[in-house]
Amino acid sequence: MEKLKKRSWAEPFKIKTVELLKMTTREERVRALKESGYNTFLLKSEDVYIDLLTDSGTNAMSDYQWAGMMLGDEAYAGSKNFYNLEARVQQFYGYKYLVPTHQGRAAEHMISKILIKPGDFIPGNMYFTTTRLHQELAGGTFVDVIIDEAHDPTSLHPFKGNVDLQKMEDLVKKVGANKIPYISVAGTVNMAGGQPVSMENLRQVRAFCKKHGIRLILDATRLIENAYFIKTREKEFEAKSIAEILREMCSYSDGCTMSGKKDLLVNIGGFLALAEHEREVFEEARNMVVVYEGLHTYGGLAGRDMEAMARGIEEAVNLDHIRARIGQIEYVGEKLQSIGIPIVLPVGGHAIFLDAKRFLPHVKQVEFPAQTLAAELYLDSGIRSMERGIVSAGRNKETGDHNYPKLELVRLTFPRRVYTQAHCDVTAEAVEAIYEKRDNIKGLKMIYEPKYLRFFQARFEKLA
Ligand code: PM9
Repeated sequence: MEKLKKRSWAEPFKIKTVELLKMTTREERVRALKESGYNTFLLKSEDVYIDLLTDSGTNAMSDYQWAGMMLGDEAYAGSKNFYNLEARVQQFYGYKYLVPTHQGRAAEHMISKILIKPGDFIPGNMYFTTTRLHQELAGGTFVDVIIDEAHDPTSLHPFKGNVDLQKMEDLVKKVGANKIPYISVAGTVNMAGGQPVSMENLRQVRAFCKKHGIRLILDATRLIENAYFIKTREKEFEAKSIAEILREMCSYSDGCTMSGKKDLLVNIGGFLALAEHEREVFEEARNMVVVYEGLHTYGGLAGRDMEAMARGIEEAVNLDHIRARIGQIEYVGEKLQSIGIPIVLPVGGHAIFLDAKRFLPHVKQVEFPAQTLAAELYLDSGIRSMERGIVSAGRNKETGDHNYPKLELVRLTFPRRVYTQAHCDVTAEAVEAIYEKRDNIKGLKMIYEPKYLRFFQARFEKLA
């Protein structure tokens, strides 16, 4: 008998409650897709089989977190769950000050309003949709300072999320450091394919910022997943714990915005956190949060939500969890690569990104190849994904023309602790089926475009 040599890993949890999935017929999906204007954001979730739209707020909570939900202290002021969350943020992220928010964009709103003056420039390691919009609404202009490799889906650079210091230097020369209130550095850069930033790069960016008096604000949304890449790809950190790496990353910043709906294994929640030396910014944010979110000890969250997030932090830094989390994405990535599907490489932390430009080379960018591919995937199998290309990139605020991103991607985003390996196999097979008939796929025409963050609500029609 042949010996099994490979030692597999498995999910570090077992399943206690299940949510039944609904299967649909092709006719039902054709109708649902037409009704949703070929936009997967407008589909009803009951019409979706495997939901890979996002990893945001779609996590499965543990029994430890659910038990915490029962310990919600729903007092209007001074909830004990706030203090639990504050203690965890201090312990694991190292920031002294915490302002809870209902989700990440509320923290982005506040930091943008507080730090940006009209005419300022805010560099970042690639744009994120909500982050950039809040910077623009505050009168600022986003400047992309990520390394060039990030815009190349075939580059195998291990840290495609890195900041290009030459681009920072050029920006300082051009506009002056006094016009740059802060640089926003994201962990596992979402729009680049979930690509990490290295600790070495963070240290260099910190030194550069110190020299020029520029703040460094982290987008910590998926920083724990970034820490795993540092552990596995940067020799100096191979023996360090995820928690130690996370603390060190944060130590190079002045604060962070956070969408807890990703790394922190909850369905809602976020925060703005600030380092000890940022007392004034904290005071301003703590005052501002009562205008937009709620009192500073709940910030738009129920006490139970804060408890679930506090407990989520503890679980998220566990190595077994994070290895399985990223291992699942790698599993799908290897499968797709083995059958020749063009994807962004190296595989990132939270999703597989299909390269729609290479998948559908005959569909012009103005005919929305990624939007088209996401629609086709739904049609084939009821799997929901998300466009991350020209639709997400929006319009140039000066010229009004589309922004034309180099990356035209479809994101298959894996919620944490939700889908099994069999769901992964079904997904890979569906992608393969579409790839086989790709030549017959036609693009889309946009027939409705909202003013802000158009990808959420835009509507399309099939081109004849
Ligand atoms: N990200 C995602 O699906 C949810 C909505 S799509 C706009 O990837 C980063 C890096 C994010 C992010 C949300 C936010 C905003 C900030 N930074 O959704 O407001 O990926 O909690 O966070 C989404 P909230």
